[in-house]
Amino acid sequence: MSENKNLDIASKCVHAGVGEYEHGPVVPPIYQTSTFKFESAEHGGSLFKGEQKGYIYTRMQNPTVEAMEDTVAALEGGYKALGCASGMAAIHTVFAALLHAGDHVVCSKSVYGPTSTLLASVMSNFNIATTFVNTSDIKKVEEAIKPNTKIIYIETPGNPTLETTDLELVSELARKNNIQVVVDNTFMSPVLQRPFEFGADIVVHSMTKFLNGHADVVAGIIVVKDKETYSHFRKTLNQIGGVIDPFNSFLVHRGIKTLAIRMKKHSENAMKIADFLESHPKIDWVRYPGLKSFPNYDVAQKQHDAPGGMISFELKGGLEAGKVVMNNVKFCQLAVSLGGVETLIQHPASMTHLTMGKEARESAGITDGLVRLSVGIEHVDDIIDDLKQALEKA
Ligand code: LCS
Repeated sequence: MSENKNLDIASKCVHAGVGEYEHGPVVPPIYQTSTFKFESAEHGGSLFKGEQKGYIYTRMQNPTVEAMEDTVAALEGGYKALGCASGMAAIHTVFAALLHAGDHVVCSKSVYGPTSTLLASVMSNFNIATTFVNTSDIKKVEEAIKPNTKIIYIETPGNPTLETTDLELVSELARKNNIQVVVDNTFMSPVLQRPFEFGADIVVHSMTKFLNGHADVVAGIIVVKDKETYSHFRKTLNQIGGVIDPFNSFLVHRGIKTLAIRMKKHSENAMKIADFLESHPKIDWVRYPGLKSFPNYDVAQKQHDAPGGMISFELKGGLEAGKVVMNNVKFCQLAVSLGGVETLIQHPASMTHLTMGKEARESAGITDGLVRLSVGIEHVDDIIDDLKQALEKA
């Protein structure tokens, strides 16, 4: 099924990556095994040499993992994908595969805190330098490019500001300078945004979020466009070892079947909640890609099939008022992570983006009073009623 490029993405969510298996199961079986038997010494040797196709050892490849990977690759319109133990494992594997000591990275300022810290405090130990810029401003991206720049790393919409980058403009600039564009597509999922269509080279996801969608798995994925890159990345991932396991792959694959209807519902709910928040007298500002007031509304309209489930906002009373709301919600849950069926609320400056430090946060537009909402698929009135009563106390 994964070869049928004409299917609608909702049908691909259900059918892509599902192959033929012994006994004809409709769902790929869970091959919960670390290793695979060889028919003979010669057979084992030839599998290792790559002369024959087949499974060897689960860190190298596993049929349950491959079925899930092929699904995500089909949704993104890529060649193949590589399942990883977490979103951070996927991001680290991309850096390890593409960068050498002495290289330089241009990265969006507003990215998930540990991504920023990985570049600034871990990759820097390997003599890899990073310039963080507001990538929604193409001039800033151009100015940041150096002769040794190898990657432009974009998170769009960015976590948690929702800063939206024009992927077409950045990819064009990168191509001229022989630089790879890596896009973290976690916030939209391939149902709402497919970065390859706008010229990106590599896509990564935290599958912990919308792709799995049920807040019960930590996982990541890398999607690539060609065989050579895939082979190089597969070898790198095999040496680093941050692979996903078969059971988590099964859960993510099951979650993806409902991705299209979930993204539709997340978007419908979030649009109504963003309108409610924007008209509320206690709210200072709301950022949501579906609002006309959104700073990069035109780019969002071009890149997104719907505005998604993530909202950030600040109360007129700043951090103190925001804390009152977070401490008084009863239906929404105060927790980090995002993209699940349940509505979550959290405070980036003291939680997900704490490790970045205040200066880097402020420069990225992550104010101390910013509150982030991951809108679930519950009935929208229940979410709004809860926010209403919590806002009354602020
Ligand atoms: N990329 C983005 C955009 C993310 O939001 C996250 C996690 C990651 C990568 C890393 O993925 P993980 O290793 O956790 O699977 N974001 C989180 C957040 O905003 N709250 O908790 C985790």
